[in-house]
Amino acid sequence: MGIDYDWDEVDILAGDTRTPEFLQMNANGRIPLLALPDGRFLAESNAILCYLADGSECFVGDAFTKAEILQWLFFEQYSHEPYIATSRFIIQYLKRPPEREAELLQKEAGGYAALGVMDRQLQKQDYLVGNSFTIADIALFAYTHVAHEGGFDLEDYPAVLSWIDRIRSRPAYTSMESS
Ligand SMILES: N[C@@H](CCC(=O)N[C@@H](CS)C(=O)NCC(=O)O)C(=O)O
Repeated sequence: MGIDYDWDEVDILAGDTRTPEFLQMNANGRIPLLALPDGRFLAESNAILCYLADGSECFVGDAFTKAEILQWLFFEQYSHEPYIATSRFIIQYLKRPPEREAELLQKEAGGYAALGVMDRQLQKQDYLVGNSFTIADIALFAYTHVAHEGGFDLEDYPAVLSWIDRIRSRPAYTSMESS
């Protein structure tokens, strides 16, 4: 969006999001959290995307198109993030403790189901909604492009792999990969 911002690191493993000070900013004790210059705060990654992209070409269209974008944001939260992002958290951040192996196994089917849904949509079009790049792509790119860090192999999802390359080659792309 070309908006200037400062980035504050927050150590969730040290409990930084559960301090009284942080809970004042987000009662749900989680990041990401957007702090606005006027003192307001906004939590939930996809709400933040809607706010920052409002009126831009990444979140524009008639009521149906905007609802289609929201459809993918809700899909990300309910059908993708609970499997792929959480597996990555257990593996990358918690260093795969043996007592969570069963949980990782349980998350496998759900994660691959979500990748299948995305692949079928991306076989039909270059981006998730209406063939142009929107915040639906940003929301789902986030954990999909690092899905391998959560133990998910993208080899059987060629349309997802091409979409990842397409997004990486966009002029405004900035890498956030941890490895
Ligand atoms: N639905 C939220 C999920 C946020 C979330 O789970 N954040 C994790 C890190 S990725 C967190 O802050 N955990 C710290 C904690 O629960 O104390 C979103 O998409 O923003």
